[in-house]
Amino acid sequence: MNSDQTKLCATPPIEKEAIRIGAPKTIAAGIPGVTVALKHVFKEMSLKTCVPTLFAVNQMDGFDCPGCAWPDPDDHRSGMGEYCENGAKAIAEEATAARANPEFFAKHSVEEMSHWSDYKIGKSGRITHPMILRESATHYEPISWEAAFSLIGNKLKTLDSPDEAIFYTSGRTSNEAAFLYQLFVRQYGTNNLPDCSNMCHESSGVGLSKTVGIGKGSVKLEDFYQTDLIIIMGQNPGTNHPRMLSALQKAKRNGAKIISVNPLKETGLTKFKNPQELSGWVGSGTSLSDMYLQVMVNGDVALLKAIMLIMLEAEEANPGTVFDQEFIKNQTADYEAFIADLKNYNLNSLSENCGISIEQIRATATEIMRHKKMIICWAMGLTQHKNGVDNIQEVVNLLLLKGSIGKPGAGTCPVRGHSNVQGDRTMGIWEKMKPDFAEKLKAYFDFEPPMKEGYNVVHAIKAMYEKKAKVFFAMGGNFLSATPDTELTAEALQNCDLTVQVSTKPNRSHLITGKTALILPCLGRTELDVQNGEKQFVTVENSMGVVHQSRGGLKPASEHLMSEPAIVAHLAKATLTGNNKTDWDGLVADYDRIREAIDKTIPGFENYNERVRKPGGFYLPNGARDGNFKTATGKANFTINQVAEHNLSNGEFLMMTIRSHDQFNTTIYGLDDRYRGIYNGRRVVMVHPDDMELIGVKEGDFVDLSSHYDGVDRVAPKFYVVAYDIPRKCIGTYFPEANPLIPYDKYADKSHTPISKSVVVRLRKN
Ligand SMILES: Nc1nc2c(c(=O)[nH]1)N[C@H]1C(S)=C(S)[C@@H](COP(=O)(O)OP(=O)(O)OC[C@H]3O[C@@H](n4cnc5c(=O)[nH]c(N)nc54)[C@H](O)[C@@H]3O)O[C@H]1N2
Ligand SMILES: Nc1nc2c(c(=O)[nH]1)N[C@H]1C(S)=C(S)[C@@H](COP(=O)(O)OP(=O)(O)OC[C@H]3O[C@@H](n4cnc5c(=O)[nH]c(N)nc54)[C@H](O)[C@@H]3O)O[C@H]1N2
Ligand code: SF4
Ligand SMILES: [Mo]
Repeated sequence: MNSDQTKLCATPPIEKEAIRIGAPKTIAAGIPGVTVALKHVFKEMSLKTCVPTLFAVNQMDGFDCPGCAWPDPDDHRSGMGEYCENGAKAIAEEATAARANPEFFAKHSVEEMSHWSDYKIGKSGRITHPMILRESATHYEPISWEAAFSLIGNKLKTLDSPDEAIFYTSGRTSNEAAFLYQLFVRQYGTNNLPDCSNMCHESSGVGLSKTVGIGKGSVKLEDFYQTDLIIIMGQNPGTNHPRMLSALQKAKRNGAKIISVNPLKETGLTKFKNPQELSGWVGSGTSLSDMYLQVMVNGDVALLKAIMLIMLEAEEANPGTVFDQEFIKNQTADYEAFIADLKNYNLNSLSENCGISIEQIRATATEIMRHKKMIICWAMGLTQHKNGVDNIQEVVNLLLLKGSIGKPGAGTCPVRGHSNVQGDRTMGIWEKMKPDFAEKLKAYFDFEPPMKEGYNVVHAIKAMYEKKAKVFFAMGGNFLSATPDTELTAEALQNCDLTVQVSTKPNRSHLITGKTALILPCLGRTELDVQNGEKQFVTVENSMGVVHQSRGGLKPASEHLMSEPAIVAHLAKATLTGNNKTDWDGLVADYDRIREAIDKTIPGFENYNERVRKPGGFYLPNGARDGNFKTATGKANFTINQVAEHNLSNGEFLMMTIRSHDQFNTTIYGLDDRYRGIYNGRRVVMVHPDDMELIGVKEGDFVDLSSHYDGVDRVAPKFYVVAYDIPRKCIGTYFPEANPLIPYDKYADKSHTPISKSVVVRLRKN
């Protein structure tokens, strides 16, 4: 334990913030979006680097935007640059001129930095050297790469079991790095491979696999332009997937209708001005949503059931006119059981449960019945609840009733978060080991992969907390701040003998550490990756299953950086002894060799090196897209799902923790949530004005938030109250400020995704 551990601050500190509240914006993007993007870029980067860099984003011969996983158009790319405001911020954050070099770490102790805001920690710049925090030391100091690898290797070699080590992955890691990483971890002997996906779209993966046979979405970008109706549930694309708005705009122009389901009136879902069009600079913008349902937090299953109940009435009155009976008969299973269960529900109580009037539900059902082809999109608003998997399965039920999957212009669209989170999973980053994959790895690399299920994120926290795990290694990310139960997770990490972070920039996980801590600085997406004297490229998979190249062009932030694949290879060589047969140096000397191994071990990657060199890359096979459902029944399955019941008592609220417009997960770009009209601060809680009156607070008051689960009280003090248009009994806060309130052992059934969007809390005046 570090000497001044008791004084370390694991949670975002409470600072004096001069918060300002304005009216929420009614139009997304347009000129303000462009101005803000450029402001961020010019603040962080020189003119010489920023212009070519921005022109290379998402171009066929450029690099993949390090922001979200929204896909690029298959054919045409705009010469003005294929990026959005938040993509530009992500690039500026990585390509910043600021440096966290050894002098920086010598000047600031770990304790001092832990009292900085996440914003300030992130702004310290790119890490330039491998750094070590020795046992009981107060400051990080430089260490050579060689010494760092031998320290980690020696520690891993002396553990009682490989299962005492945990290897986390965030979603920015390339296919090549992810493949090598899981290969190393499995050769070492464990499946302890938790990843950010466990906290993100795991519920989608579980729900979709069971119902339609593939844990990924079924639609392509092109489907948006052919569809009749798009339903967007629990997603805030204006902030988190901004270029999705261009696709929605095009869909509208082609005649599609859009229905949004969200507790908040999110700006991006209402109106959009496309900055890539002249009319986006001078016109009044495109109205996006035709209907907006301000559902109560976690009211989605109730809402969907209510809609389907009305559809069922209409179908029974005129059979064959509402449901696609032919599709249901030939391609689905368990329809009768589903209908029998649906009939148990009553419209009044469903309406009450979701907070949407029967009139509005009827209007929505009518709109859905009018159209043939439908796409449903969703993100964290559906996945991060106790019934997260049920949410997804209920979405599938609606699509199946309409036969709206496996044909052009129709299907499932879980919109992924991190730019390569989907690819990392495809590469085998998972705490579970698929038997087919194990066979292939065994044949190609000549070793016996472990089959025992490893730890996911919540199990990893528990194992460290209970001192069953002793080494924590992170390929990117910010485990401490991204996970729930911040104080408990801090203790868990501090219980470890060694924590290692492969990172680009400092974050709180570098400050709350095991007894010894290492930072291994790596290249980012924007940077040139040269191995063996040759420029390399990496590959990624976007939200719609397109695998393509990413080629950075900038001079690396420091000559001491290593690429992620090279870090894994060195780590493997320092750890795996004796009869290890893998040519780690050879694999890293030419990334084509890594892709060759992927080609031979992962389905869908045949002729990888050749196909990924074609402009735009290639689509991975997707059964659900072709109407081929690879489930246990061989058909698409209807499922019976539960309506969420929270039974809040007086004074209790259901809290959703969401992203502001100025952050990428735990990386804080700035302090404004421009679209929601909240400026210059993040420690805020959005409350309905009537609820404010009921508990006796007014805008600008400070309240303490507390949660109470299984006899444990968790408190997050001093949040600024903002009067907001949000359903009664529901409140909104930002992540990671509110994470200390989320119990790590409360998660979605079957997917283990923490309940970050439905935490029962109380508010008390500070
Ligand atoms: N700029 C930027 N881009 C990002 C990220 C970022 O932090 N910043 N993060 C990336 C990552 S990893 C991810 S996973 C995605 C996240 O993308 P989103 O899922 O859009 O992110 P959240 O802010 O969590 O927003 C969830 C939305 O769901 C709504 N919501 C909350 N609870 C419910 C509910 O019970 N029902 C319904 N119907 N709606 C609900 C909220 O009001 C909010 O609009 O974005 C990715 N892109
Ligand atoms: N309460 C609450 N908690 C949540 C969520 C929520 O909605 N509410 N959302 C959850 C979701 S959806 C997700 S995905 C997780 C995110 O969890 P993580 O993926 O763990 O967190 P990030 O904030 O994305 O990680 C940021 C760090 O990654 C490092 N980094 C950036 N680029 C690179 C790179 O190219 N290589 C390497 N090696 N490192 C890099 C930087 O050091 C940066 O500080 O958080 C989850 N936590
Ligand atoms: S939509 Fe996502 S991937 Fe596209 S430019 Fe914006 S942040 Fe980057
Ligand atoms: Mo995510």
